[in-house]
Amino acid sequence: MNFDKNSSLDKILNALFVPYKESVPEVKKISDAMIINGMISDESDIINDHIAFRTLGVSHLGISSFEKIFLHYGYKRRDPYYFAEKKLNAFWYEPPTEKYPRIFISELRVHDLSLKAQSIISKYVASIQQCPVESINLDNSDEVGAFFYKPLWDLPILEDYQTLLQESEYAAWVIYNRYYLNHYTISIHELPEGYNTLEEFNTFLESIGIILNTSGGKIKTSEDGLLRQSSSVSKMQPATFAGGETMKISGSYVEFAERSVLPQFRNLPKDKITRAHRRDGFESANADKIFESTYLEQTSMAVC
Ligand code: OOG
Ligand code: NI
Repeated sequence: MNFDKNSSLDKILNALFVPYKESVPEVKKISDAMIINGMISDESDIINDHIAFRTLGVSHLGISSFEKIFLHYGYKRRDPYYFAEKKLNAFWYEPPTEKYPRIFISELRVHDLSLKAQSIISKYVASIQQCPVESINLDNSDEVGAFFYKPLWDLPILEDYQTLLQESEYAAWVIYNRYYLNHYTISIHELPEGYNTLEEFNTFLESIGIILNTSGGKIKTSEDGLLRQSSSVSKMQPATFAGGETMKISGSYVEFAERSVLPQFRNLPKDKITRAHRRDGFESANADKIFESTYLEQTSMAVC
């Protein structure tokens, strides 16, 4: 990977983060409180474990379209995940170097939805007749950065949003939010002692008023016990629909991940431990619950 590609990737990640931070108030609230509590001296000290995106599994969109952006920047596609009940597929992507976050990309299995939901989705995406990623110059980081927030289809009308919401909360989220960054993830194991376990960090989060996703318990633990994850629930924020109607809908959220050192590296001195020595990848059962951070059953608990 040459230097230019790396600096372009930095710019792209920054272009994703700036609007995300603006629309998710928890991001600044958490980093400010981390600074006050001496965990970090600056927001840039936070190690971002991974970022996540959602997309629609239809022609010219979906994982096979969206992933092209990150494959271009040296990411490698890794394990697949399948969520039967939520009708989703996903992959995770390994970054070109340890400096960059992993990426989790999921897609809705649109063809498994009811004909009614499929016809609503196709009404919005029918005009997309070629892969939109192919029409951007992937070497131009400004163009790529702008792509994530560029409308690829018309804003939905409220009635369509509500119909989708009843059948698939994920579908409703994507039809409104498109490729907005779904979450970034604070690496808990990188924090100073006293905060570097999820139990301790969650206590801190709740002390500053962050509401955690309780689906499957506040801490979701992988089968091997080495990947533990928590997440905030997304705030319900007013959204304007195509007919001018407004309604509060869920946006993005923040995740927290604790990756333990793999058994074969347990006796390494602490200062020798890098990302390569810790549990990598994701866990289906954890992810299944984390998706619900934007689902009404969780988000309604955050309405004050
Ligand atoms: C992604 C949920 C899964 C993880 O780390 O397993 C996930 C989403 O809500 O789109 O982030
Ligand atoms: Ni995640």
